[in-house]
Amino acid sequence: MTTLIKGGLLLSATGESLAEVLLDGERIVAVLEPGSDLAGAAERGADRVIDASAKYVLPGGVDCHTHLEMPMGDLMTADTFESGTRAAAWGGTTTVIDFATQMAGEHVRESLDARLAEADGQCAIDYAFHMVLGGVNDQSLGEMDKLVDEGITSFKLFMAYPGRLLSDDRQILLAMQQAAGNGAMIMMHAENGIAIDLLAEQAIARGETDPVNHGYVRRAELEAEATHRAIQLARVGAAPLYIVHLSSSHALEQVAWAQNNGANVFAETCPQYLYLNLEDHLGAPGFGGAAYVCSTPLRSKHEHHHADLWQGLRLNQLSVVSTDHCPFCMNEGKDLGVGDFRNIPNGLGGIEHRMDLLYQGVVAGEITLARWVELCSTTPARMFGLYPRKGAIVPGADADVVIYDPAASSTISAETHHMDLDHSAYEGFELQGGVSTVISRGSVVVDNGTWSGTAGHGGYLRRGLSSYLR
Ligand code: DUC
Ligand code: ZN
Ligand code: ZN
Repeated sequence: MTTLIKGGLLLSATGESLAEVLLDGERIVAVLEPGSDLAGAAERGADRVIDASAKYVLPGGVDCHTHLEMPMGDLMTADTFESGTRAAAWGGTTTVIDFATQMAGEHVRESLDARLAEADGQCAIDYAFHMVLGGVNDQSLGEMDKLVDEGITSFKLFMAYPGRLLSDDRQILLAMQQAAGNGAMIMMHAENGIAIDLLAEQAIARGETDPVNHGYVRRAELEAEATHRAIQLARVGAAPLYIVHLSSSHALEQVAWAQNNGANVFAETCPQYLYLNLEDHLGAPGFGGAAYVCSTPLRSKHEHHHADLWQGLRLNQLSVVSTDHCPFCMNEGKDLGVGDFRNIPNGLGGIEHRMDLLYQGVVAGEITLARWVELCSTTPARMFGLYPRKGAIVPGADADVVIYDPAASSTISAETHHMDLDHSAYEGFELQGGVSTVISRGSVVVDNGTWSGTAGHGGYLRRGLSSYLR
């Protein structure tokens, strides 16, 4: 089956053109300049023609940081592989990279195999995994090399959560040395968890139990300190480093400093750190702020975090926008932390709205159309070894295509979103622009408000090494 997408403005990470796109089955087979003989011939011969006039045509989004169907204590994140990938597709994301987690004492291989089995046959769009190493030891270090050969080419470590996931500096350096040898990317949750836990204990002892205290104790200085330490350890270990969910000006300054000094250091931020803040959201009256508890936390509106992060996106100090989609319902989820903010499960849901929320940055003049595509699709694909199969509209790539209508508008609401979540962190946000058609490996999954995707269409992706290795 061949499909011609014509009439739209084709966007890429480097610019825009009026070219047409020809799909054959699951692949893109040609990008045709307007008016060429070939374009006409393609239209006459195509089985299906999609008219994208007055719309943008762009590569499907790649969300490289999600937590679907993830256990946390006795809870599970609210979206399953099925509901989460469906919601992602509704918002123009056609690939997710989620996590498999090895807890201390567990075997990496067994943790990964269990995770692969959970996702198998469930996803509506293509998916891959990073591996969390919660227990760096001789065995897990040895497994790293094998996993890289099998397409798991990035490993997340934690400098937070002592006694659960935290790796100490020795373990971090060991993993980085291993990555230097096998080409893997080290992803870091950079917060000084030992200092944070002390501040949290002291806050509770003073009776400061509300959700907003989550933001007060997870201080930006402690994100910056851990970011700096991770950078220096990566330089010593000679491994590439990717800082996840960067939220503060303070940590951004460390990343910029490292990059200016030639270090192979990258960072992502997430929409919540560009649009939400500590006082209005985490500090919402009553227990309402619990909806906004995530780590790293939302930052104060009285500082310059939002403006600095937007600038970081323009300057490529921040090279990716992911969601860190980690949804917990208020009911039988976040409410575990009534009376003690430390027990509120950490995480925000946003997998559906990443492309739309970042597009508001285009509307506001913060970023260009090309940068929007680069941040949401092309760079995450390159960063994590999926390019050019994902992240670009080029011959040979998977036919993951989004047709986006800049004239559409909508208002985000839990009443209408497709995530399996009883609230929305972005309730009432007015959006300009919106997805009209989404194609996942040649199959139309969303078209003008109608869902035609299926669980199980999404396939598992083995990844190569990062394109950004030096
Ligand atoms: N880190 C994440 O990446 N997601 C959820 C919670 C956390 O600490
Ligand atoms: Zn994290
Ligand atoms: Zn996360």
